[in-house]
Amino acid sequence: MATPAVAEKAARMVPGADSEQPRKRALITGITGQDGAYLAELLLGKGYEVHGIKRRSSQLNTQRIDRFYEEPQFRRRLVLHYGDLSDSTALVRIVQLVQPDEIYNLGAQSHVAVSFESPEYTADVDGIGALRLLDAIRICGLEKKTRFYQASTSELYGKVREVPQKITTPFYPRSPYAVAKLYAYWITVNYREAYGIFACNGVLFNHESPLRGETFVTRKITRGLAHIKVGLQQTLYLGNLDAKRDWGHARDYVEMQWLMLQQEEPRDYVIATGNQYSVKQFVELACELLEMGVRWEGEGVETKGVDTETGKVIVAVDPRYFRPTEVETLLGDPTDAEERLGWRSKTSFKDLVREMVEEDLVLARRDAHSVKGGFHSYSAPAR
Ligand code: NDP
Ligand code: GDR
Repeated sequence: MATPAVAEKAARMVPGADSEQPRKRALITGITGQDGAYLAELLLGKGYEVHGIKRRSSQLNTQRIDRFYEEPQFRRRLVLHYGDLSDSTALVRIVQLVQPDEIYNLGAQSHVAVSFESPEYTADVDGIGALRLLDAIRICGLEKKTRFYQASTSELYGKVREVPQKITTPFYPRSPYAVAKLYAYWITVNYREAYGIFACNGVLFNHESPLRGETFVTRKITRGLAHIKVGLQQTLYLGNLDAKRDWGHARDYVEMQWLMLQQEEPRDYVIATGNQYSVKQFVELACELLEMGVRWEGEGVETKGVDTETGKVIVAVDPRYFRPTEVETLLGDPTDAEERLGWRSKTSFKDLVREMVEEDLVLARRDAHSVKGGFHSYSAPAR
């Protein structure tokens, strides 16, 4: 009979691969979020054993990853642990237990507007959380083994001082979220330099998908307009329609997160498409794909998007969605990632919006069907 060590080694072999090549183990914080779901799928597809940290909640919060349990070849290799980025004892316990080859720190209070309402919590989870994980690597003596990816953000550039933004562009964070992420960025650099940990920052510009949280502007738009299309909602209320972002697809961006940890040397990279659109332009394209026409009337807070066919107001501004300090414009320069890693954002803006609109239309039709059947009533999200 095999000894436990031999049995464990056998269980970690990648089938069909060189028999000396053991399965890699990854630990993902934020596995239940948008990026966590896409990254888990990518790594499971590559043969990894994937461990994820999820938070205890009063309702199910694993919807984005539940489908992996349906796939027999993935099911065995996906393990979830309860934990929280504010709880260092849990993090040390999990890192000690898993002994990961790679850690992807994607967990965060990731909503910029919410960070103005919960600044201390955001600092704790998004800033000190990264430190707790890096220290867990040290406490467990894994500095030479475990590679670390930090989910950094274009929000670091905030009030932009160079266009387009690259890794050398000076930071000017404009929210408690961005300030917390600034700490996480530099503590990642510091642990790389001080302790030789293979630690990298991916400075990712906005990336979206049908799995995007419903309160971020892109998903709020595709979901809201789909609901208007099927008659479940009258008007979509938004904040700053003139904000400009460099929007890519989350599926493309998680590939880059993985690639960064496969290099010989750790480095920080900007990940972006190099193209920029306004919130208004996002609305216009989503309308076009839903075969609805929109005409803008008024200015500033009085701006309204009118349905060209019905004359009804389908988009209006609600100042409650304005932020105390706004990031007006972001545009990334992905040249470094393209040249050094051969990575390129694959999905065009139009294809991204189309995918989101199509999926939200399916969900809206399903909701309309059940509302019509008297199975549930509809209410628009609060934020
Ligand atoms: P999501 O908001 O979709 O996911 C965030 C994840 O973090 C969820 O799994 C959430 O759990 C988890 N989480 C929240 N608080 C804690 C906590 N206290 N302890 C442990 N886990 C926690 O974000 P995205 O997937 O879009 O983003 C992933 C990361 O990348 C985040 O760090 C974000 O700040 C960063 N980022 C995102 C960009 C984007 O455009 N998407 C761009 C640049 C950076 P639960 O499901 O229970 O809420
Ligand atoms: P952002 O994304 O703040 O860039 O952070 P979000 O989609 O929330 O806002 C983008 C821009 O749209 C404007 N906006 C609105 N935003 C929201 N949420 N709701 C509205 O109704 C609305 N109307 C206009 C915002 O003011 C802003 O200018 C995202 C998050 O994923 C972060 O975690 C990540 O770090 C950055 O992207 C890069």
